[in-house]
Amino acid sequence: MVPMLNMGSLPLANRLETLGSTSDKAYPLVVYYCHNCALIQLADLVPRNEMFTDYVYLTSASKTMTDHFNRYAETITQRLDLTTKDNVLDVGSNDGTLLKAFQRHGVKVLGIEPARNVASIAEAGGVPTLTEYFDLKLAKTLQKVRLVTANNILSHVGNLRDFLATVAQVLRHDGLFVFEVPWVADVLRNHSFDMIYHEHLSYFGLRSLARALQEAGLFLVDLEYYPSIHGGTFRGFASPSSKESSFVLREMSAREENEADFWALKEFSERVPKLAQHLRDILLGLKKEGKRIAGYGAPAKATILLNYCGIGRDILDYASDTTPLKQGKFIPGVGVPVVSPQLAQTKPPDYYLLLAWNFREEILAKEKEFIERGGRFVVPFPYPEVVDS
Ligand code: JHZ
Repeated sequence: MVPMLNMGSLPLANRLETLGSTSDKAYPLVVYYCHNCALIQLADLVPRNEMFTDYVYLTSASKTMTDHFNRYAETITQRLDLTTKDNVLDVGSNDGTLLKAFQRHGVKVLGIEPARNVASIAEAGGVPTLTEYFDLKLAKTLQKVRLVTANNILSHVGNLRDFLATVAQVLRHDGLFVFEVPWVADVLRNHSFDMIYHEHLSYFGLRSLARALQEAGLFLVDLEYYPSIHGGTFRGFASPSSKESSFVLREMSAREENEADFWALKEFSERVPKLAQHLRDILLGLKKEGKRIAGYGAPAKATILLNYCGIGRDILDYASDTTPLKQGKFIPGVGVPVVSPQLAQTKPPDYYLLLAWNFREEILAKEKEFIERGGRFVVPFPYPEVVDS
């Protein structure tokens, strides 16, 4: 493994601070490339309980994701012809958004979610949820299922081999493992270095992923691509019995050639510091003109973007976010306060830095009035720019 991009020591992305509980805790963030398996990854691991016991991200916080998971449940139910006799196991089930959608199709569900606070939201919403990590010990207590889902989970897993072996263990022979992960080719192409944080230990391309699955006896057989989900996501379908790969999978694998390799990562790593400086310069220029700037959204990514670029309270008045769990807290390292959109509306800025850039379409449509009144957005990726549409 060779170190490719050293982002310094940065705070944990989702560890929002409360008044009086600020800490300077920061952890090294260095991206490595493995010449053996082509996996882009972190090597400095933060203990998982520090990151996942209490969580602030809720899947249901955006319409885009709720709609996405509603459609997900519908298409998979049809594809596998799931009935009331079938069980779906969702690993990292968060607030139960996906499982609720499966329940509406009459399918039996079980969520596995280590974050206590988030699991209890799912339970309160009628989604049976085990507050556990998914491992071989837990698998022994579970019955085999037709479908295991895990969305935005594989990147977070410290021991990928164990995790995938556990999936294989609970899956029936005719079952399917369906998962979503951000596609590293998109991260590199869009320069979205804020997707790199301690929670994300692996950055998958198709080659590295297929290899990891195969070691567990699972075969990547099909793929769907969602360019507007988390900046570019693929949904993989892995089977314990079939080895036949679909046309789309073969096409996408060919397309990925050169886009997720050592050289692509090298070019990205060289560009990142320059783009960070450019974004900071744009914002400082606006401040010099006397403009008021605030952040739009307080995603995990924002902690990385703001800390890495050196964008603090001298530049951003606040960040507005729809998630009640985040409001009243502060983005770690930079101390930018997170407020509700209602509060933001009482003191709108001249410019919003679009921290939740992956929802550009949804947000710009929602903020039509702000734009019509002369408000503008600074979009950080793929190149920092000021936009009004
Ligand atoms: P969003 C999440 O990262 C968490 P984050 C996780 N670690 C992961 O792996 C990645 O996804 C892939 C808010 N918002 O989805 C809601 C508004 O305020 O980009 C969210 O707090 N107004 C599992 O945290 C945040 O922005 C809006 O209109 O980077 C977006 O977070 C909308 C649309 C969103 O994920």
